[in-house]
Amino acid sequence: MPEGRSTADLSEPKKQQPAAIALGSNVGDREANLREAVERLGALGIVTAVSSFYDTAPVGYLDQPRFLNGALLLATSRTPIELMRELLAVERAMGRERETVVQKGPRVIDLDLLLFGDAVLETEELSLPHPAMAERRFVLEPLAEIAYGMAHPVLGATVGELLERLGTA
Ligand code: PH2
Ligand code: MG
Ligand code: MG
Repeated sequence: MPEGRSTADLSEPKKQQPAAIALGSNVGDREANLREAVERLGALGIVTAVSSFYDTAPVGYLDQPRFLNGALLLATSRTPIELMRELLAVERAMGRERETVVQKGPRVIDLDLLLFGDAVLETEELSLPHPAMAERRFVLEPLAEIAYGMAHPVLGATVGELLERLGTA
């Protein structure tokens, strides 16, 4: 082994993983909010792709304004938990207050970690892949635009296949 190196050399670059992140906003200037979020996420790695933004009807809790939704891919050397905490910090920095009145209600910005490479994780703090992603057109449509062939490590299907499974319903 070369002098001054060891198998645990901390100077070695950490392996980067591709993280798929969903963005949503339905309060204020929705497009400006998504753009600001993309900009801020650039500090957490390399943003390798950003989808178009889609105007979508609210799903789940219906009595709220329409959303603007998008997705991006981030190459990052953060761990999944670190990244998720950073996403929450960006949400807070942009004025998001955790919904006290209505869960799933209106929000300035929502950043959801969908996929992190092929990581599968089930903790109090974070589930990967995101448990609801396969049922949500507002998530799969923008994501398929930039990551059609990306694998869902549990369902054994690609993002594009999951979108096709949703059909026209
Ligand atoms: N997010 C929710 C609940 N419902 N509906 C749309 N169209 N887009 C969203 O991002 C969304 C939603 C909770 O996170
Ligand atoms: Mg969400
Ligand atoms: Mg969220």
